[in-house]
Parts: sequence; structure tokens; C-alpha cells
Amino acid sequence: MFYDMELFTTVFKEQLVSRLGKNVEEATADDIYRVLGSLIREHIGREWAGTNQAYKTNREKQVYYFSMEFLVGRMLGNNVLNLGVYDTVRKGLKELGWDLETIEEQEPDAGLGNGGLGRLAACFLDSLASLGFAGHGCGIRYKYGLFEQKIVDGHQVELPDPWLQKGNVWEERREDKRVEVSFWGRVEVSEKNGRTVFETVGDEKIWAVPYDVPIVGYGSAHVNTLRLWSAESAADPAKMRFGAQNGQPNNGYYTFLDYNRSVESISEFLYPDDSGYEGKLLRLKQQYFLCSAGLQSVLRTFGKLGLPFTELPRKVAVHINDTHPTLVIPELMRILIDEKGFGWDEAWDVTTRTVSYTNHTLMSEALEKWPIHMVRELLPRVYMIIEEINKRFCGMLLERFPGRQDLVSRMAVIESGQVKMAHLAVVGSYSVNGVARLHTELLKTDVMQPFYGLFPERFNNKTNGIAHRRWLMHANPELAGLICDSIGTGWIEHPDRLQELERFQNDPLFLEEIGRIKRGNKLRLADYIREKQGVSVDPDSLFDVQAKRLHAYKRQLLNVLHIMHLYHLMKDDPSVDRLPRTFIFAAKAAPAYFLAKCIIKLIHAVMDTVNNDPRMEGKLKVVFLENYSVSLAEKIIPAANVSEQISTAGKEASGTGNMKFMMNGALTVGTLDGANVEIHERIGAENMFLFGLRSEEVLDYYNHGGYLAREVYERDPRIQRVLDDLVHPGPFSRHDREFEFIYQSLLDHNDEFFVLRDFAGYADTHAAVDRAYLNAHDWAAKSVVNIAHSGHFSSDCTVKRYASDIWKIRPVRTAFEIK
Ligand code: B1H
Repeated sequence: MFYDMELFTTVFKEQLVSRLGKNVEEATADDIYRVLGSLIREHIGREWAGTNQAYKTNREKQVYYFSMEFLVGRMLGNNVLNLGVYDTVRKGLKELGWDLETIEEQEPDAGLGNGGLGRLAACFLDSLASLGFAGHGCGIRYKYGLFEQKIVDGHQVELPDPWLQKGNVWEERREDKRVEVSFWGRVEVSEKNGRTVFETVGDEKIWAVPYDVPIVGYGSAHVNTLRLWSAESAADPAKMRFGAQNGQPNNGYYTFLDYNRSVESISEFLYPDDSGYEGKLLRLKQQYFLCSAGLQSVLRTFGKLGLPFTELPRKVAVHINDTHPTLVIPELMRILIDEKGFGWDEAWDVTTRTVSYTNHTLMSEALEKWPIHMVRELLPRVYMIIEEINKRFCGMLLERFPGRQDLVSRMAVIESGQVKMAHLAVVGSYSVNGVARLHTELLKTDVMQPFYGLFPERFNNKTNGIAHRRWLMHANPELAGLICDSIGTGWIEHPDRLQELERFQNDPLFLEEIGRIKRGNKLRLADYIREKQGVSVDPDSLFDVQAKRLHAYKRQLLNVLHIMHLYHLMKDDPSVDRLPRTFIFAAKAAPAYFLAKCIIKLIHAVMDTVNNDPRMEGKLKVVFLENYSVSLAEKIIPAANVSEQISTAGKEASGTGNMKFMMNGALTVGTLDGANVEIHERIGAENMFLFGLRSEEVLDYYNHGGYLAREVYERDPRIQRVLDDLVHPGPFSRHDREFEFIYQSLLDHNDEFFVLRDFAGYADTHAAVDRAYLNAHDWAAKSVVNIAHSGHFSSDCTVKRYASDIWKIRPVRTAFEIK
């Protein structure tokens, strides 16, 4: 029905009646979404089964990407696009009186991630399926995704995100595939037939029930699986009537409900901390729940091959997205030893040839460490295994470096009462990769230097990438259309071919089209801003966007201090010739991150003053878009002229927003940090705006204590003025304690992220942006160079490198392709 418009409309109308008892005239947008989604999901079924069958018959190696986060966003548009039925569906719905865009808007985002790390996992799934790799996601089906952000009087307020409330058309509950996960208890050691046997008794067993989501590859030949686990009570209500009270009947009904609630809390919500870790027991439970359930399911599938478990690394790769799923290492050891009868060395060999690990951050506050007592009590057998891994590793170190107790304590897996997850991940895997070249180098020379010394062959770089099908084809259909008209459609499957666009960088007609498309996107965003926030913005002003999680190192503060400076500049001298600008922010702050929330408040104070000052009319506007999410990003990014990627050099592991903006023709104002370095390398300094300290300089300052924020403050009157604004009543502040806190972080605590040090360079760079934007032709040409080189940052390229260098897998041909 999806390949013929007439058939589509006929069947669709029938389906509305049979599923909802409504005809088209009565149906709401949500009705249309649910019926269309279900029909598409059913349509996918055949290919899904076919892919699974092909994987079984080919006996190909399977990759399982374990991640606590999959920031998938909406799926309808992506699925319709990848199935190649976008046009039929769009036209068919039009016949029925609906816009596909309106219908897409009905879908709640699957916000099962915080930011870059979770979105990367989702982009990888798209690329794996599109390239025909047997690669699946393994995650948690959080009942509540990342909180919904509301701004009330300039303050961030968090609301729950009940994204499953109306049901989820994409998922399939697989009751038959549920597995048991066990917590608590104690380990009994005994000897049986000359073997030491470990048995956990008195533990608490719960169910992990998988919900499978099909991941449709472009061209639809492959449909992989994202398996999300939900925690359910395994308690028998009849037995619950007699609780712990000496066999006395208690109120079993309530005990049962309380107990169920406590079990279900394991998959209740996503921890809202981006690049920061919280040492909470519930989080540890979530991590083990994912690892144990995921591994059991992986091993069950492997078991069907009828091969001995020593063959596991030949057929299975388990990849861990940061250290959050590191417990797969001791858990796999446990299963191999306790359940499959392996000896330690044999089990260790299999485990360390199966697991690979990606590191996403060098920030010390994000490096996970769990108190020994927590791990030991919650996971007694797993803890014993971690202890043994540590004992053997430290023993090996002492043998190789006699007398180097200092080195042993620095590298140990268990140290100072804590289990260090990054150390466990490096020791227990065969590959450790960073997410951009600079990040990997810093990993090797700084944070993990002794590990690099010990296992140099394990370390490698895999620069991040983004799904160009979502971030260009779907988010910016007009640009995608222009590209197809100019260089054909080959880039869709070979994104590197976007480079062919370079030959249009001097073609006036093409550049004009680029400008026209950008303006259309800006108009649409302007409509959204008017509708949502009641602010009108000028589509002819330069749209300067910083959209990402709010974090001190990402330096939204530098951006807003600069806007305060511009305000003074224009107010003091109305004749100052600066380009009309609209500064757009979108950012969520972790609920407990006070400084981040202070910065949100400052952005709103500045917004209030600037937008209500008639002198700024036609010159300066500030907008903060609430509730940044994947679907909002898809609206904002195509409308940006300038992309702010201004983290302190050495702090942003890679960044992926930088790639999305570039792909949509925005020019980057940025530091040489993360993947910006590689973007710069490809497009050259003339096609972006670089400023600020280099990472070596930042490191140098840290090592020699050479930076004094107060000196910079005293030398630069512009900085003085905006910082004084924070603490003196004036245009932006009325003695707000939040602004005082920001002031203190900069001056009393010596500006950890070099905001003041980089201010002058940043301000100069923005003046250069103004001058450059005046030449529309040259600007559009730079924009084209950015788009042309963005194909290199498609996650297709990234995933291919993971596949060949780390996972050692090749694409699989399915029955559909062979036919
Ligand atoms: C990234 C995280 C992260 N790095 C802890 N680390 C979390 C750490 O819930 N937690 O405790 C959650 C997330 N996220 C990001 O990963 C980096 O900051 C980006 O630079 C990078 O582009 C992205 C993907 O590699």
C-alpha cells in the first residue's frame, strides 16, 4: 500500500474505520499518527523477520552496542524516509487533508538520553542498519525520558516526560524473551567434584522484559533491533502474603504493590546528568540490570549456533558506550565461570576478546567510581570477580614494574575504597577508543597515560559522526533537494560525495539558492519562536545559535557576556555599525547543577533587557528556546547562520552538534577543541572562525598555575563592565544571588574554563563574523564548502571504521538483496 498513492488512501481510510471506528473527517492528528505509525510498523515486520533470518542463516558476527542512553527522537519521519515511501505517504495524507509534517509532530520524542553520547548511539544504529551491518542496540526502556524543561520567571523547572503514556507504536513487547536478573544475597563457596562452586543465596530475582524496536536502514533492506529492557517484579503474589514477619500474615496486598513499585523503579527514569556521574545505588542497579539482561540475551542467541563458548569472540562483539555498561565484563566472567564451567584464564581470554570500550570524556567528575560496599552488597558475586580481576592485574603490574607500588595504586581497578570503572573497562577489553583525534591523544598522553604505556595496541581513535539522513535529508529537505538536483543522489549512500558540491562554490545561481533555502528555514524557525515564545525575530538578521547541554566547559557564559558587551556598545554609541543579530540559545541544565541554572537565569535577564529596549530594535535580539530535544534540534539547526562551538580547548571530547550545523551550512565560531580540530583541517581557517587558547596552552596554564583571571579583568574595561553588571544593580541585575555566584566562579575561583582569558579573542572574532556576513556571496560560498566537507562526518563513515578496525565485521546480504 505504501508504493501506490491511490491504494494508500483507500487502505488508510479503511484502517481508520477498523482500528478506531472513525472516518477521516472525525480523525484527529493523533489518530492519524497512531494508525499511520502502526501500519508502517507492520509493514516493516516482513523485512525485520527477513533480516533476522538472514543473520541466522549466514551465521555472521553480531555487534551489540550496550548503552544506558539512546536518544532516538521521533521515528515516523526517519522510518518513512528510510523505507523510501516519503512521497507516497506525504501525497496520500495530503489527499486526506493532512500534512505529513503535522502528523510527525504528534509523535513524542524518545528522549532516552542526555545529549551527545545518547544521540551518537542513535546515529550509529541508523548507520549500522543502513550499511547492512548486523549491529543492534541494547538499552533500558525508561518509563520517563529526559525531563521536559519549562522556564518560569527565568528559572529552569523540570517536568516528567511520560513519553509512553499514549502507547508506543514502534515497540514490540517480547514476553517470551524475558530473563531473570538477580541482586543482593550472599555467595556460598563449596567444593563439588573437585571444583570450587559459587552459589548466590538469598538474592532477589526480578524480570527483565525486552521491548524490541525495529531500526530501519535506508533502502529498507535491513531492519536491526534496538532491544530496550523493562524491569518487572518476579514476585508471586500468593507467596507475598507471608512476609518477613516470622511467617505471620501481613497485609500482603500492599507489600506486593510496594515491592512491585520498587522493582519497577529500576527502569523508571533516565538520570539527567550529562558529563557528570552520581554515585546513587539506583543508578548502579540500572547499570547491572542492563548488563546482565543484555548479556543473557546475547548469549542465548549465540547458544543457538551450537558452538562452544570459546568461539564467542568470533561471533559476537559487545561494545560499551562509555563506562556505564562496564559491568558486562565481570558479568560475562561470572556467566562463563559459574554457568558454563570455564576456568578463570579461559573466561578472561574470551571476555577480553569480546568487549570493546569507547571513552567519551576526560572530565574527572564524570569518571565513574563506585564505593566498594555498594558493589559488594548489591552484586556480591560480581564484586568477587572484580576483586579477582584487580588482584591479578596488580600482580601483573608488580611483576613488570617491581617496586612500583605508586604505579599500582594509580592503575588499580579497586583503590581507596572505590571501584574505578574506567580502569576496569580498559583492563577488560581489547579496544579503547576516543571520539575525536585530539581527545584520543589527550587520553593517551594524559588521563590514561600509564594504561597506554601498558597496552598501546588497545588505544585507537574513532572520530564521531552524525546520521546525515536525519540531520540533512529529513531536517532540511529543501537543501537535500538542491543537492540531489546538483550532484545526483549518490551522496545519500556515499556521503563523501557531498564533496562534489565544492564545484558550485562560485556558481552565483547555486549560492543564491543556498541563501533562499536558509532564509526559508529561518522563516519557519521565526514562526515557531513567535508561536512558542511570543517573540518576533527578524529573519534577515544573522541567526547565531548555541544549542547543547548547559555546562561550564561549553561556555554559554562566554556567549552571554559577549552579548552584554554588545548591548553596551550599541547603547553607548547608537551609530556603531554592527550587523543585526538574533542570538538563540537552547540548553537543558542538570537539575542539581547550580552554576548551570544560574547561567540560564542570566541568559533570561539579558534577554529581558535587550528585547525590551527600543534602542536595540533591529539590532539585537536574544531568544532562549525551551526544552531542547532531538525534534527541536531538527528545527533549529537548519536555520542557523552561525554555530557556536566555544568550549575550553581540551574539554569537549568531540561534539556532534558542530557537525550537524556544518552539514546544514552554518559557519562555526569555535575553539580548536574536539572534532572542531578535524573540521578545521578539512575546510581550512578561511571557512570558519577560530579563536581562543589551544589545548596545549590550557594544559600549560593548569600545570603551571599561570592564569590569573583577576588580572584579565583589571586589564580589559569591557570585561570589567560586564562582570560589574553581574553584581551591581543595573540593566541586567538586581542583586541576584545567582549572578553573584557566577561572578565568584570567574573571579574568586579563578575562572576554571578561561572565559575571561578568551573573551577578547571571541569579541574580535564576532566582529569579523559581522564583516564576513555582509558579503552574501562569499558567505554562501563558505557555507557550501562546509556542506561539501560534512559528508566526512557522517556516522556511516564512523561506523565503517568501527566495523573494520574494532568489531571485525562485514556487511551482511539479506534475502531481499539477493533476490
Ligand atoms: C559525553 C558524557 C556523559 N561525554 C556521563 N560524557 C553521563 C557522561 O549520565 N552520565 O553520568 C552521561 C553522559 N557525554 C559526550 O559524548 C561528550 O561530552 C561530547 O563531546 C561527545 O561528542 C559525546 C559523544 O561522544
